[in-house]
Amino acid sequence: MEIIVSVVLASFIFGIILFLYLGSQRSFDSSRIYSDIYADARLALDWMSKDIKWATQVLSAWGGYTTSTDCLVMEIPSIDTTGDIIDADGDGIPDDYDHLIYQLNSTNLERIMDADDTVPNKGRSDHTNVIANNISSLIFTAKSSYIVIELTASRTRLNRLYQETLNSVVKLRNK
Ligand SMILES: [Ca+2]
Ligand SMILES: [Ca+2]
Repeated sequence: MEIIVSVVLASFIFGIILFLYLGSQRSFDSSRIYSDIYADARLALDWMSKDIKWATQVLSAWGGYTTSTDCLVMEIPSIDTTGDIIDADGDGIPDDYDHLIYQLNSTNLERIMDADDTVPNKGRSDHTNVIANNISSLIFTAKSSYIVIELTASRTRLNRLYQETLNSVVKLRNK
């Protein structure tokens, strides 16, 4: 009888320990997923903010890309290898402009650089980078002097959807 009680008690205690352990694993997992997707969203927003502050204007279209809720076409002053604006005549007005496009392609945020090929290369080149993955929604609202960005990063794990939405308002250059 004593043995049976001990066994029942032991399995009861074991059950509680297992329950607590699995619970803590799960909450550890979900906080890690949340911090991952928050990092994705934050990184995407930081890149876009930095570039928008540099842009002189938003264009309705360029090179096959059209500004829409999930695509932003910008004009930016051409810079040289040291990061200075190319201004050979020194009048304070950029001599040339490149084009920078942000677009959501499936769940990848792409940053597409189209350097002006008519000015000497100076370290600028056409290229496309994927800035962040797991971006499920991106909404640009372009105003005359600023851009409103609403971005959602999400991930599904064990049939559960985790998502994080960040908002930002970024002013264009000199506005
Ligand atoms: Ca100039
Ligand atoms: Ca080009």
